[in-house]
Formats: sequence, C-alpha cells, structure tokens
Amino acid sequence: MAKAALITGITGQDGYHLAEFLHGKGYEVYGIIRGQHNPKRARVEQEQPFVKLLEADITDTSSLIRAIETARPDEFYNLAAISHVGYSFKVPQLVADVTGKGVLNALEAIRLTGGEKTIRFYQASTSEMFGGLDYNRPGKGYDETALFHPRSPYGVAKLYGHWITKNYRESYGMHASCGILFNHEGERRGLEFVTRKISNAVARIHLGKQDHIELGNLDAKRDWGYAGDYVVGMWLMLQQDQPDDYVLATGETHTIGEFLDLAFKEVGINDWKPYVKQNPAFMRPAEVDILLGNPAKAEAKLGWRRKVDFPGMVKLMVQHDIGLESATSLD
Ligand code: NAP
Ligand code: F7E
Repeated sequence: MAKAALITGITGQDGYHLAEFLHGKGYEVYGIIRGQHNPKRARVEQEQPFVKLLEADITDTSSLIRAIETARPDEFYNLAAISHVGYSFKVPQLVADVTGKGVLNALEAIRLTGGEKTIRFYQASTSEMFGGLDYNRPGKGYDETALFHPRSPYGVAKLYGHWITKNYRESYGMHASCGILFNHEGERRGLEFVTRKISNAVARIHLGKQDHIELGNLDAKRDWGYAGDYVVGMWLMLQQDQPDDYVLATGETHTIGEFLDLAFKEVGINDWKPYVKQNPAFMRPAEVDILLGNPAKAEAKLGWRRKVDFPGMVKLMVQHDIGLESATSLD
C-alpha cells in the first residue's frame, strides 16, 4: 500500500518541492491549506493536482486533528511557519503562536489521534537558531552541537519548536526529527527573500521593466543551497530507524554582493553598483551577520548530498525569472 504524507506549509517553497518529491516516490500526498480564501489554492490545484488539500490552520489543534483523521499519514512534515525574519520583528506575538506554538499543536494533534507510535514527524528547524554570534568554529561551520543564540522573534520561536520536538521524542518515544536547515532557495522562493528579490529584479532590469533594486544590509553572509536538494534530506531523516536532528547546509558562505555579481553577470551586466540602492527600511533591528553550516553528519549518516552548487542556483533563478517576466505584460 502507498505511504501517506501530510504536509503543513504546502503552499510554500519547500511544500512545493517536497510534494513533488514524495509524489515521485509514490506517496499519497495531503497538504494543509489555511484561510477562507487562499489565492495559492488555485496554483496548487493547477500545478500539483495529485495533492489532496485539507483545510486547517497550525494555530487550531482541532483542525489538525481532523486533518490527521482524514489523511491517516505515515509521515507528517511540519513546514508551516511565518518564515520571514524581518517580518517577525513586526508581528512577534503572531510568530510565537504560528512558528513556535504551532509545532506543539501539531505534536499534540498526533498524540490525541493516537499516532505517536505510528506517525513519523519532521520539524523544520533553522540555522536562524544559531544567530551567527557564537561563530567560534571558523572554517568548520555550525553543526548539531553548536550553541544557540537566536537573534529574531522568528529564531526564538523556532528554537521553541526545536526543543518541544526533541522533548516529545524523549518523553513519548515519538519518531520526531528536526532538520536544522541553512538557507535554501530556488525558483519557488518567495519574492520577499533577498535571493529571489534580486533574481526577479535582475530579470526585470534586463527586460526594461525596472531600473534599480532597493536592498538593506549587503554585508551579511549566508550558506545558500537549492531547495530541491534539501527536501530529499527531510525525507531521508524520516526513513531512519531512529529519529535524530541533522544540519543540512552546503559548507560554503557567500555575501549578498557575490549573489549580486553572479545574478547581474547572467544578463551581461558586470558592475551591479549603479543598479542597487540601499534602503534602511530593509534593515533589521538585529542582524545575523554570517551563517556557515557543517552538513558532515547528514552526509555520513543519511548519505545526503546536494546536487546544485551556488553559481548553478543563481543561474537557475535568474533564467527562471527571465522566463516568468517575459511571459507577463509590461507593468
Ligand atoms: P514559506 O515559503 O514561507 O512557506 C511557509 C508556509 O507556512 C506557507 O505554506 C504558509 O501558508 C504556511 N503557513 C503560514 N502560517 C500558517 C498557519 N497559521 N497555518 C498553516 N500554515 C501556515 O517557507 P519555506 O521557505 O517553504 O520554508 C518551509 C519551512 O522551513 C518553514 O517552517 C521555514 O521557517 C523553515 N525553514 C526555511 C528555510 C529556507 O531557507 N527556506 C531554512 C530553514 C528553515 P500560506 O501560503 O497560506 O501563507
Ligand atoms: O535575508 C539581508 C538580510 O530574508 C538574508 C528564511 O528562509 O533563511 C531565511 O532567512 C540576508 C539578511 O533570509 C534585504 O538582512 C539585505 O541578512 O533572504 P533573507 P534570512 O533572513 O537568512 C533562514 C535560514 C530561515 O529559516 C528563514 O525562514 O539578506 N537583506 N537586503 C535582505 N533581506 C531581505 N529579505 N530583503 C532585502 O531587501
């Protein structure tokens, strides 16, 4: 019999890639969609008709219970979150409820439906829990043993989600694993994140639809991988006999300037500086200056390997956005 997977956050970047991957593996895929009129529903129905959508919200445990009773999943991937770090400073209490306590709601829904021994659980933890301050391992990067020091309401909420997942594993013997994922991007990334904001602006500048891009802090460094590679790691975690926590990262860190260099060169522009303006509105009250991950454990124990490198990912994103922007009229 085909395995069933229930994904929260199906309308997000990772939800898209994970649904594709699990469908390819023969899973029956259920996705949770929230809101009384979610404009992303039509996109999922059109692009991924194999996904069975269930109406629920991560802040409403009763709706999660009904979703579990319908889907009867073997695997539960909790990707739902308010995931934008900058925005989390604007709505910190909402982020605590959704990104933090939402994880507890999902775990409780599994227990209340009697699934704690049968449903394997994945929690989308993040490198934002490290915060970039305790950068005491130059060259090696953060691994699963590094100290946490979150620098945003998002990072703090995710740390709660991380620890409550570990607590349910230890308290109730649940097969619950946390993937501590460093930044991963791609053609499905939200336009509010810096990589997609840049790739989309570069495409529009190339096509004459826009003349510059406004960004915040250009000095930050990130360990950027491709989202399609990272969802494979999520799945691998749930295929192990024992639950555990794993870092997924590339082991390289790059500045936003390096991303700009590659993206603009993709359209034949060698100097991006005339096209980029700094706008304090995109600065954050506290910044994570540098993130570099060490995926050695995931590589050794899961056999996880990324396929797309940094230049390949930038190229893919810019070319995708050129195609997308060429297909839409001048605006
Ligand atoms: P994303 O594109 O922002 O997607 C977030 C998803 O959460 C969306 O489907 C969103 O639904 C859903 N959601 C928000 N509030 C909800 C609620 N109250 N109830 C149910 N669903 C709700 O994020 P992503 O990049 O795919 O990331 C997936 C997960 O991994 C997130 O938890 C994120 O924090 C975490 N993560 C991401 C990265 C990364 O670099 N991408 C790295 C580490 C960890 P709507 O579309 O309806 O808003
Ligand atoms: O910012 C700087 C910004 O918003 C990256 C989420 O998926 O990854 C993501 O969080 C850097 C920061 O991603 C702009 O200040 C400059 O230093 O693309 P971002 P993030 O904050 O790293 C982690 C791992 C997650 O878990 C999160 O869910 O870029 N930056 N100028 C800008 N950032 C944005 N968004 N917009 C700008 O204009």
